[in-house]
Amino acid sequence: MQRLTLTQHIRQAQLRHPGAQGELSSLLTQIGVAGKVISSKVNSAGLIDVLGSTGVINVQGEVVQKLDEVAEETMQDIVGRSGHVCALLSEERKSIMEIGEAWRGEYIVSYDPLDGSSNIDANVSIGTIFGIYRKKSKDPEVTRADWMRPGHEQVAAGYILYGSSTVFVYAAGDGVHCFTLDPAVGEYILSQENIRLTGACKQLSINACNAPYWDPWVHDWIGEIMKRNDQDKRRVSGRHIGSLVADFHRNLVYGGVFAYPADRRSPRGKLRLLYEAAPLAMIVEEAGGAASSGHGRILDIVPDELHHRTSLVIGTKAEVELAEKCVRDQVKEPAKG
Ligand code: P6P
Repeated sequence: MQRLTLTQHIRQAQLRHPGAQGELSSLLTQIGVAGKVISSKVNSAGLIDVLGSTGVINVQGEVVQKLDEVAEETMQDIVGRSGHVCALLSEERKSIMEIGEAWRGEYIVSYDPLDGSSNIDANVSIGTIFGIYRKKSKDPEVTRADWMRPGHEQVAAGYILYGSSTVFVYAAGDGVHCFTLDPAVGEYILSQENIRLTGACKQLSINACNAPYWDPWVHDWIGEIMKRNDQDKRRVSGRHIGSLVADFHRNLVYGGVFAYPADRRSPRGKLRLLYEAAPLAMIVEEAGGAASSGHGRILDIVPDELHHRTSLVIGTKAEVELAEKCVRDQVKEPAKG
């Protein structure tokens, strides 16, 4: 494997698309720059005054951490001024942010600036998740037709995970690729090319403390997976960090499945479609895995609002399909009592 930089790898991919003008390549590179800035702040969080909360409650009803604000401002400053974006859709903002004429471009970026931020003070891995759409309407304004779209219309998606090292993972139609940031030179270097999630499911990632709120199918699904563990061998182990992007990346690398099903506390699901589920669904499908609400493909869901929430099962294809079967069986034979 060539030790390409992120920019070199993106450019190589661009050359495989003769019509490409390099705009998407440049946008992906700029998102990488934003990741470097956020990484530097996350990795020095204990040393500079960015730990803890701001005391502000965001549109999600969640307490905004200081690093959430730093990540949001960084995405606005760098990606918003990349010259390739006409609108930003952020977990942290109530509505879309239209980009002024001076910096305006043809893409829309939906993002969670810092997913898992409730874990920051405990030094748990957190990350930035993004999805990229090409503007659809000919209307000079950004209309709902430009962003209320199914995830299969994304042209690229990815995340930057701030963990023991900072990694940049993206998919743009040519496979899933991972780059590790070399902090000494400030460059992302290709570390895993064409990641595939086609092997056995070795890890199950779910917040088991939500069990009292689950629909019966979730218990059936977990039961079916746990049956694989017997006296001879433990084939599946539990791993759950409580930071979606970190749980997802571990499952992508080792082979696993993550679920945050809709439940009686979160009837539509907790996780957001546009900047959590849909970008990760594009990545997982390009790696050979699957992502479902339990009722259907995540990438086919059309959001009905900016912060549309969804039930999510994502990872190895067989386990996602098993979840869909358990949902169908529950519909056919509702639980007694
Ligand atoms: P719970 C983090 O706030 C997040 O959005 C995801 O990263 C994570 O998977 C989930 O919420 C954890 O939610 O209800 O298990 O604490």
